[in-house]
Amino acid sequence: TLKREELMQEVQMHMSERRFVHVLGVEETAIALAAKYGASEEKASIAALTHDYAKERPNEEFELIIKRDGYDPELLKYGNAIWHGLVGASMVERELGIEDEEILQAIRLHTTGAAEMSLLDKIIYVADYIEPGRNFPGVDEARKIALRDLDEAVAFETKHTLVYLIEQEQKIYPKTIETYNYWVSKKR
Ligand code: DGI
Ligand code: FE
Ligand code: FE
Ligand code: FE
Repeated sequence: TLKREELMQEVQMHMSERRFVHVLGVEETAIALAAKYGASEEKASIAALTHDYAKERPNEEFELIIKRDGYDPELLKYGNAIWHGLVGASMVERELGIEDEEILQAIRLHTTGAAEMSLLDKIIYVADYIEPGRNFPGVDEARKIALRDLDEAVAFETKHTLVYLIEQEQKIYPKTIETYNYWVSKKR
């Protein structure tokens, strides 16, 4: 398996400089959250470095894989936003040789979240949202919440992402709604 330096190089070669800076910000944030909440810092680093690995792949490649590998055909109605994590994890596995199922799942869920999420899933989902390069209304509040309660940070992010997507008249992937329904209520 690749060492961190090799992994970084491989990831860097597959994306713009701007996106790579985002990835490094997610890594720094994910390692800090892992230290704070008691997750593996190494897994947090690897998952963060690879979470957007497939983000700049052409739509045609995702469509081919979705058809070839037996993904739900409904996925074809969505786009890169939904594909790059869910389907991108399979590219990370095949091309970078990462076989750790906890890491692959964190990559798969990083955009939509899920009802049940592991500690690592939550860390990557939240780190992606609050890394130092992010700059949108509410990000500072999300950062504060993440320092005191990771579950609350997942809920905050989920709600704000959904509101944003609806304002933009974007199609909502059912998993995103599942995530919202689960995390919106304190009574889970
Ligand atoms: O890849 P990043 O930009 O770092 O962040 P991300 O993977 O969390 O999100 C990518 C985009 O996907 C972001 O603009 C929010 C959007 N998104 C999240 N859930 C849904 C969604 N887009 C659609 N259309 N539907 C969803 O359910
Ligand atoms: Fe992403
Ligand atoms: Fe995200
Ligand atoms: Fe990201």
